Amino acid sequence: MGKMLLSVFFGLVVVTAGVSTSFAHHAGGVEVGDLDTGSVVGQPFKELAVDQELYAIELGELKVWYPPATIIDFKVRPGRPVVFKVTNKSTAEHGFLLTSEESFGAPTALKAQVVLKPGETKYIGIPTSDLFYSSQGATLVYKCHLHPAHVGGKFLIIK
Ligand SMILES: [Cu+2]
Repeated sequence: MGKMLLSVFFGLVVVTAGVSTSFAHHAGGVEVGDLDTGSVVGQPFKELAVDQELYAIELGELKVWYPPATIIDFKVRPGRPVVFKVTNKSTAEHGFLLTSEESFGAPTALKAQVVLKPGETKYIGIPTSDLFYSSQGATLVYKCHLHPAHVGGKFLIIK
């Protein structure tokens, strides 16, 4: 329970089966939402540039989050929140889990999690402060938490 509360404090957002359940409504924190209604740190997604589009695709038996690497160089980028647009291009349900921790358990870990129906798109907004605080190694990972064999990728931050 203590772990749960800490996670909420750092902006945990869990979205399951398309139903948005936000546990944190404070000023900061990672947010998952739709283009028209979603926002991060008070800035609507539709007014923010998308940093990276990511797609769940199936290549025969292989399930992949594409692209396998996302790199953002903050030396040349303004400090606005990072926005990912995640789309399920396949015919089955897939998850998108972005986290700063390989263990997926640390209470201070940055975490965004969503389940996407076939054809569904969601927006993930990450305040840069959360990003820098949580990713001391400058690498985050994204994967599908529904399928262990579903190939994920890395999100590299150049500070
Ligand atoms: Cu999957």
